[in-house]
Amino acid sequence: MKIFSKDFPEKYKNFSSGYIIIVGKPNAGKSTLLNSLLGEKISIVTHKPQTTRNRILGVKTLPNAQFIFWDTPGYHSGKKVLSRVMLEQINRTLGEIDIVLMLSDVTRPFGKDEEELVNILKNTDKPIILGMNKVDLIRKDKLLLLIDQYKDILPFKEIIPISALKGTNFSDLEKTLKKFLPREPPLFPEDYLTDLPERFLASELVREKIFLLTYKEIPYSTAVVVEEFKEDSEKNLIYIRATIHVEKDSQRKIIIGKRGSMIKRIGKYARVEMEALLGVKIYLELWVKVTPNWTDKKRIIKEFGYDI
Ligand SMILES: Nc1nc2c(ncn2[C@@H]2O[C@H](COP(=O)(O)OP(=O)(O)OP(=O)(O)O)[C@@H](O)[C@H]2O)c(=O)[nH]1
Ligand SMILES: [Mg+2]
Repeated sequence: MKIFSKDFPEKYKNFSSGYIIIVGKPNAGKSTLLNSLLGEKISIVTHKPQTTRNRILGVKTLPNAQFIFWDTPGYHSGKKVLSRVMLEQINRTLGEIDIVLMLSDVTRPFGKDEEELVNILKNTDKPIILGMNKVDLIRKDKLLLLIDQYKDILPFKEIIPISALKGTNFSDLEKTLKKFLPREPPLFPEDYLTDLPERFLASELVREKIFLLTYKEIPYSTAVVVEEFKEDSEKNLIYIRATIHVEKDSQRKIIIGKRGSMIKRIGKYARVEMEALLGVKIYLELWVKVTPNWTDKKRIIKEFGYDI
């Protein structure tokens, strides 16, 4: 999309702009990086792998560059339809970008998932930059050895050690990204952050709290759908009704908890964050419903709002 290409304004003479996909194995810190770069939390983050399920757009504009990031689900080779849908999103996005930013995790070096991702990236002709993430957790001598191990697996344009959590080396990263972006005026308005609707952000915050508060297969069997999102401007509040879908009745009982204790905690934590994000009071109502095997049914996955 080159909306300004006809009359390239003088003030954008040195401006670079374009799309950057952030890819990497689950838990590498992709969503943390997106949020940190933007200075806003638009993508949910947990310590568990496979948190992100949809590609998430985030735009950062500097005085002479605009980075249009796609955060993506962690690359993994699951058998479920939901896993395949997540992979398709990565593949589709790879066709639409200018730069690949691959993120590795220095605390969990090269493994099978990463190997498969590398095989996919071998087919791209786009510049690939490697961000070696979580350097706050590793000694410098170990990091140098790791960089040595990574440097030949793909023709990386640059390898940049970073800490997504602490912001380490972000200026190097941004300088490098700018270098490989096309000379283009900004594609989005300067203060544009994301195209995500508020209802999606709300459902993701509920899902994040479920990831943080429940164990084993529960987070992976859960989807959250916002059924109603009503603004009451007189009372200055938003009423949100959401359904948490699980696959089995035993999971439903765990999500509800003893006398509703678990669902109350999920609701409370999610509501507090929604209020901070949207800047108004939120009235959040949560329901739990069993939708058997939804993670294996394409039609339902789509119905739940996943981008397929
Ligand atoms: N110490 C440290 N922790 C980090 C850093 N970046 C991310 N993390 C942690 O790593 C975990 C995973 O982070 P996410 O941002 O959810 O990772 P992701 O790559 O988006 O994961 P998926 O969406 O599951 O693919 C979280 O607990 C983060 O706090 C970092 O630079 N340093
Ligand atoms: Mg993520």
